[in-house]
Amino acid sequence: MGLTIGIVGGTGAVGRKIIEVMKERNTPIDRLRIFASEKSAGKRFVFEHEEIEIELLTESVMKESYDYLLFSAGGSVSAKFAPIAAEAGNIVIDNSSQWRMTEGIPLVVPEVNGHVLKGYRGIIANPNCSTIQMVMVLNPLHKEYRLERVVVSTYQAVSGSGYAAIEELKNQIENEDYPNKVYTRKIAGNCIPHIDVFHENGFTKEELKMVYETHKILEDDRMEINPTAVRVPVFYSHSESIYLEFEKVPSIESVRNILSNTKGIILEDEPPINQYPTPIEVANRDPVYVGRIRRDLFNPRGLSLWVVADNLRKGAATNAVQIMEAIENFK
Ligand code: 2RA
Repeated sequence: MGLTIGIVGGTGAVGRKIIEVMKERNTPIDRLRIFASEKSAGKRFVFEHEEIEIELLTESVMKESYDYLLFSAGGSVSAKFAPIAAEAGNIVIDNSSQWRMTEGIPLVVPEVNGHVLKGYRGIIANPNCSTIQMVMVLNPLHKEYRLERVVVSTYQAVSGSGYAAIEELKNQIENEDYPNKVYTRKIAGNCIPHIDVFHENGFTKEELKMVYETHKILEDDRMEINPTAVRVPVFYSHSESIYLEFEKVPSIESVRNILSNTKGIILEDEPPINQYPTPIEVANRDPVYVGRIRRDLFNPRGLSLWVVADNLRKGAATNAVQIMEAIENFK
């Protein structure tokens, strides 16, 4: 028998991507329900040649029974409705940051810590996009060489801010007088070192997510992580330049071997033939791509690499669907 799945926030960039990914991966769906605010409720949506009416999100619909409810409607919606759905016995996979750091709520990248899902019911948090692609790479190397320090700079696509930001970049490319609405500065032709709000310590919330979510997923808060998150004029896929410093001296050859044998990672690292991943090539693909692996010039325990992943896929929708698949596999 197929699954009953509800998508809360099914009309947003991630909600739509979740539906697309489920279709591609042949998720056995018996009934798909889509919930949204008054603005979209009542509109129609075509899924597998059938029209589905988008339903209004209410407390009472969350109390009904689902195999999975996937939330991508922002923190305040998740704060209010996810506990109602979970108390009614449902499994909730939440894409917002609302529950990620709550004790007892698993924060999951299936390839890294999918084991925590065994026997679990309730709210499961999907990590932030920039964290997901980073921990995919950190995890297998940490296991082998123990990571002491990580210095990461992100180059994040505008789709991470939703449809309005995609439109803003498109419009600014065509018309240089188009005003900034989503960002504090013009994004076309620019780089903005500011994602989410600033914290008192000078880091942004996006940067702190990369620190604390990584500690939780890898179950190691000794790892020193120093992030800088930057928005760049790219539509899809986040890139990260990562410097890693280990306790043990890593051999570049074995790092390459470890990464190329890690599920979900693709190594594209042939500098002599200009082979390295870039956001345009990685967009609309599920794996995390790694290139430019090189030893630090001054510290044998340090190495640098370049990581690119589609932020709406592995960074959000695909990871959420993989969480659902991991739970199904435990049954
Ligand atoms: C961004 N990390 O790219 C966010 C989306 N979750 O802005």
